[in-house]
Formats: sequence, C-alpha cells, structure tokens
Amino acid sequence: MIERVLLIGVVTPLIDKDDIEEHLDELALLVTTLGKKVVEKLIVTRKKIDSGTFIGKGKVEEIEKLIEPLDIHAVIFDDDLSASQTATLNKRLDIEIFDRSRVILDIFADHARSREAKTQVELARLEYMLPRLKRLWTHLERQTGGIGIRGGMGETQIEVDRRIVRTKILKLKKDLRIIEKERITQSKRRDNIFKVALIGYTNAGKSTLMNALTEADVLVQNKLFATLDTTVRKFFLDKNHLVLLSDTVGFIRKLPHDLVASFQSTLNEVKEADLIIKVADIGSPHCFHQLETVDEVLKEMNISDTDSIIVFNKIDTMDDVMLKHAQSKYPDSIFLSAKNKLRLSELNKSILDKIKSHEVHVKMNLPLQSVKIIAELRNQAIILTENYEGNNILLEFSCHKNIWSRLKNKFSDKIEYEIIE
Ligand SMILES: Nc1nc2c(ncn2[C@@H]2O[C@H](COP(=O)(O)OP(=O)(O)OP(=O)(O)O)[C@@H](O)[C@H]2O)c(=O)[nH]1
Ligand SMILES: [Mg+2]
Repeated sequence: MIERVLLIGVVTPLIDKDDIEEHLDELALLVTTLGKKVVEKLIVTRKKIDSGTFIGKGKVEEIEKLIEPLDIHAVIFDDDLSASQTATLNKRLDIEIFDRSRVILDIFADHARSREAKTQVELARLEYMLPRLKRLWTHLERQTGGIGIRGGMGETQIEVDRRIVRTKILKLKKDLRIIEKERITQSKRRDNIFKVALIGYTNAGKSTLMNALTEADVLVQNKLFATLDTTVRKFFLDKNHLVLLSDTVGFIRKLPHDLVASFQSTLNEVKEADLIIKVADIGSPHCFHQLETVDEVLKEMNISDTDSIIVFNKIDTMDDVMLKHAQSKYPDSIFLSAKNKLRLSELNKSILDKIKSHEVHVKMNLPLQSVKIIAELRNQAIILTENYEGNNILLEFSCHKNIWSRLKNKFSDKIEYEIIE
C-alpha cells in the first residue's frame, strides 16, 4: 500500500512564503523518494512557533478534519520537531508524525549499501531516536494506566530501552573507528597525489561528472541521495599530472546534525582535499540557494578554507537569463554538461591551473652519487628535463609545495638548487 501523506511548512516573520514553498517542493521530492504519495501541502503562517504543537491548537484541529476525507496516513513537517512536539501531535491526531530529519534518515537507510554507510546511518538513526523513546513510552504508559497498571512497569521499560540503545550506539561508534582506521591507512598511501573532491547538492550530477572524467562506474540516478559511499579514482589531467578524484554523499538543506556527525569518516576525503569542486545544477531554479547550503555544510565541517572551483552542470537544461545571472554572480565558474560530455576540457584546464598554483618549479645540480635523492625525486616530483655534466646531473622538476618542503629538509647544504618563478 502506498502511504498517503500531508506536508506542512510554517511561515514565520523570519522566513518568507516563497522560500517555504520551495522547501515544501523539495520535501515532496524527498518523500516521493521514500515511495510515499503527497496528497496535500499546507502552509501555516505564525508569528511565533507554538512550543507545544509547533503550529498551534487551531491548526491541529483543522488538520484533524482533513485526515479522514483525504485518507491521510502520516503528517510530515518540513521543520524539525522536538521529541515532545512529535509526541503531542501524535497523540492529538492519532496518526504518524514525521519531520524532515526523519525523512532524510529513512532515505539514507534505504540507500545504504556498504558496511560503512550502514553503520553510519544506523548510528545517526539511534541518536535521533534516543530522546524520542521516553515520550513514546509515556504515551503507552497513559494508555495502560487506564486499565489499572500503574506507571512503574513502563518506567522500567524506558530505562531498559534506553540502555539497549546507548549500548548499541557505543558499539557502532567503535565499529566506525575501526573502519576509519582502515581508511586512514589507505589515504596515507596516497599522500603524494593531489586530491580533488566533488561535492554539491544532492542530484547536482556529481557522480555523472565523476564517471565522465574518470570512466568510473558510479551509480547515477535521478533520485535524491543516490550516492552514500565515497568513490576515489585516479585520473590524468595531462601526461604529467595525476589527481585523485573523489565523489561522495550529497548535501541538502537541514541535513540532520546526527548524520553529518556520523558521516565524518565518509566525508574525510573532502576534508583532506587540496581542491574542492562545487557542483551545482544550473537547470534548477534553486541553484544559488543550493550553493549557499553547500557552503553552510562545509562551514559546519570546518573546511571553508579549501581552494575551490564552482561548476554549473546541466547547461543543456538552462536558459540564457540563468546563464547571465550565474556568470555575473560567480565570474570564475565553469559551465558544462557532465551527461553530454560538454566543455569538460575547461574543467580539466581549471584544475590544472589550480595544481600549478600549488607547485614549485626547481632546478637542481646533484652529484651522481646522490642515488637516494635522485630516486626520491623521480618518485615524487615531475621531472621536466634531465642533463648530465661530468659527475653531476642537472634536473629540472616541479612538485607540490608540501612535497618540496619535506624533500628540502632531507638535503645536505652542499646541494645547489634554484627556485624558478
Ligand atoms: N540534463 C542533464 N542531466 C544530467 C547532467 N548531469 C547529470 N544529469 C542527471 O542528473 C541526475 C543526477 O545525477 P547524479 O550524477 O546521480 O547526481 P549526484 O550529484 O551524484 O546525486 P546524489 O548522489 O544523489 O547526491 C541523473 O538523472 C543524471 O542523469 C547533465 O549534464 N544534463
Ligand atoms: Mg551521486
């Protein structure tokens, strides 16, 4: 049976109605991703949020009258409700009450495939559930109270449930630490390579771009949160420059904090990146808002300082007005179509320019006996020219600034070198 749902958005003096409509459209997409059917969207205007019911008693009564005629199975709020608001509404309307976080958590649970994603989602769901357990039981307690069983039993049950959930949370955190360790070992091995991370709003086309650039085989779907795991692929920008490109989970407005927290290990690739590519869907009327949300999540993760390139994807679906607007708002951005493989070379060039801005170009005169250093340079730098002069070798090479400062410390004073601007 397809579940029929009613969506609710609340307009307050701090947010305008157009924004709420946009948010409800997005919530409808999320809910459809879960296989539910939206039968009605309701916008409630309030001066202030009601602490008991969120929308106020009058509105609750209005909704109650819609439930039967519209055959509604659940009411879904775009905003996060507190545990007690959910319980109160659930009791008054006698129907399931969801909020946006719960919807997102359920989608993540449906789409999780790997052990890591499953563990992360399970952890976030339990953290979300924990404060809500008590209310659920208080509700049951009242029901059973009527037939002569007093609170005590319910009370014990809550304690037992909470303990079980807390123990499970600890176990999942431990599992995640083990998975994280494996990831750190893997990424240490790739320390010398320039790292580029694709990030962006869900459905912007990150995985399509990953596939187009690297011939990876990441799942692409017209569906929110198709990707939950990180995929990393090597790819050559030109004959000298190799980069590691990673594709990862998408962002959305009001991403539940528990999820961001538990997805830390997946998002590590973004944290360690030398360059972030922010992918945006220029065909979406909400493109700029989506870019802002991406910046907010990055800020929450403390990684707003990483160098970045903005890519407007899906140019096959945009109009001229949008193009002009984007060009003036983000003058250094790139416009392409990942699906149709249009203008990918511009992105390549732009990544290359960024890499070069992190590189040093060095000329070095080394005695041929310095076998170790020569081997290390061959391994870690890009050798541009090499000439022999008597017992010496003249090398010209470029490498990442960080590699250079590490190598430099190993050289003795006798080695001559010159940095070329
Ligand atoms: N028209 C058009 N559609 C595109 C383009 N690039 C990607 N798409 C479509 O956009 C949808 C989402 O693409 P994905 O690559 O899965 O998006 P994503 O950013 O990885 O999404 P999540 O993993 O869910 O966060 C798919 O239906 C793609 O075919 C493009 O250049 N033009
Ligand atoms: Mg994806």
